[in-house]
Parts: sequence; structure tokens; C-alpha cells
Amino acid sequence: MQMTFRWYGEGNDSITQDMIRQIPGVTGLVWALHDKQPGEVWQTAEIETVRRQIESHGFHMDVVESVNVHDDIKIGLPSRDQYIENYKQTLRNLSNFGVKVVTYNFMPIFDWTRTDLFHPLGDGSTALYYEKSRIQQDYKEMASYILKNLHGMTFPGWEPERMARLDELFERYKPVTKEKLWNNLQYFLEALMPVCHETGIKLAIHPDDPPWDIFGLPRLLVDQASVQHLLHIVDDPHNCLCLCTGSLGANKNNDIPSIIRSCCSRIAFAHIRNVKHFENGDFSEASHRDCDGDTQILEIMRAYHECGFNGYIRPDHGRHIWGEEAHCRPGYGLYDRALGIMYLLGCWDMLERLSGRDPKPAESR
Ligand SMILES: [Mn+2]
Repeated sequence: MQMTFRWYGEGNDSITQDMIRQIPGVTGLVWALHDKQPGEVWQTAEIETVRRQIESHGFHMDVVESVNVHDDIKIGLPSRDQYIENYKQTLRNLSNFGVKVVTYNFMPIFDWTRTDLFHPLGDGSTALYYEKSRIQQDYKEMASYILKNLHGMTFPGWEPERMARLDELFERYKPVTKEKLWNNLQYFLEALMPVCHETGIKLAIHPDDPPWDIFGLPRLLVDQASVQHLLHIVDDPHNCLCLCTGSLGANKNNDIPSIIRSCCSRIAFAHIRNVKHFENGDFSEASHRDCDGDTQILEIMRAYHECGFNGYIRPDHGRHIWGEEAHCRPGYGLYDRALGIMYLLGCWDMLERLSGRDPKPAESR
């Protein structure tokens, strides 16, 4: 298991590499070129700039999150082939810098969806929150609320240029049934597998968040059966998962330790987050501590340990604590993610000790 931390880049994140260096156990920064539009090629010179920013602080850049997929690929338009060619070129360019895992998602129009980005938890902290009754028909209201609360920062999946064209996007997605979306995902993956073999890059799909259809849009990666389906339709070791316990955990019927055990060798990247459920279908993000939510963090760590997981891992979102909500990205403050790392490493170190091995510090940076 290799602990990483998501970082949005110099000038695009209030958290610096020097701050992250002081969190025990973090060896890599999960990064992206956040000013690229979906479908654009990531150029070598642009990647080189970020490489210097990451490696000069002693981190590796093995994991990219995300290279976003153009809507034409998801919709299945003839123009998808050019965007797939661009995606291939991006993979080749990334592989020249040693990148090993590229995360993406196949959610139509919206990325993760919440109704409150700074919901009070009662102890003075805030967290992302989903109020079921507020996700009905008015997608524009939800999108404008989220855009207003990003403190002027870019957020993948919430590009203002795309959000300004929501009606048009919904119109274009009208013919895309769930079955067609699966076919389009398969087409995309089959086209990319040869380049994955050539470069060694694993493609890691992030599950849909929340894991159910919203605003009439189909969503694919929602439970154990759909995860198995994805791995089956393109049965290749480079077709992998970015298994997010927070996304799948929003459905309380998902038994995540069981999902991990069923496909551990195909999990390239693990996102760990805890979710607390309410009777009416609402859910709140919570601290990583097992008993603060319903996601079974302890059993999840045990499952990863038992299957000898040696992929990348990161705390997914954190709460906003100690006043940082004034300036941090929703879900991506420093403190609670650092606390989450210590909790996850605490679990892992004890599992190692119980297996007769001594936990080892990260190589010096
Ligand atoms: Mn995630």
C-alpha cells in the first residue's frame, strides 16, 4: 500500500507540497493538469512543469486524477474517435514521466453531486452533505450553487464552460440509455487497451457518486454487480478500478469489504472515506474513524490487508476543521485528510504487526 495525497497544483491549491511533506507516510502527490478541457492532449512541456513541482519536493507522480473523458465519447458520437486518439496521446505523454495509474470517470454531465458543501456537523466542523429531497428536477439550481461555493477555484467535472451549456448537454444525452452508456464505455476501453499494454498504464475508473441515477441521467458503477460487469466486459489487467468507499458507501446496501475481496487484484487506486446515513436517504461525509459513519472503515482496511493490496491509496474527502472552510476546496482541506491518513496508517500498521511484520517509515524525502 502506498499512501498518496491529492494536490491541485501550484497556484490552484491553498495546500503546499511543504505542508504535505509533514504528513507521515505520504510518498506521492495525486495530480492533474486542471486547466485542460476534456478531450485536449496533455502536452509534454505542461507535464514537465508539474513534474518539477512534485519531484523537487521528493514526491512521486505515479497517479493522475483525472484525465477527464469528453462528452462525445460518453454519448457515442462519431467525433469520439478523434477524442480517443487524443486520450491515447495523453497516455503516451504521461508514460514518459513514469505515470502508472490514470483515473477517470464515466459519469454523464455531473461529477460528484452534493446539496451542501459546508454542512455543520455539530462539533464546529463542516462536511459535504447530500439532501435527497433537493436533487429533483432543477439541475441548474444545484450546479449554480456548487459553482458559487468553489471559492473561484477550478474543480474537475465542474468546468464553468460546461455548466453554462447544461440544457444543451441534457439534450445531447437524451438518447443515451444505460445500455448505450455501457457500450460507449466498452468502446472507449477497448480502444485504449493497446496503449495501456504499450505504456504499462492502468486505467482506473472512479465509481459514480452518488451511486444512483440523478436528474434522469444513467449512472453505471454503482454496486458489486456493476463493478464485476465492468471488469468482465474488458477483461484485461489494465482495466482497473479506483475504488472509492465514499462513493459506493453512499448506498448503504453496498458491502464494500466484500467488493474489495471480490476484485482486489483489479483495484489500482483506493479512495477511503466514511459516510453517515440518515433514515430519510440523506447522507453526510464523516471523519475516517470507523464509528463516526457507516462505511466499515476497519473492515475495509482489513480486506485490503488480507488481499495483499500494494496499490495506491489516499484519503478521499475530509471534513473542514479548525477554520479552514474559509479558504479550502470543499472536501479538500488539509487537516482532516491528514488525520484520516494517520487513522488509516494506524489501522495498517497494527495489521502489519499482527501479521508479524514491522511497519516501515516512508523512504526519506
Ligand atoms: Mn473518490
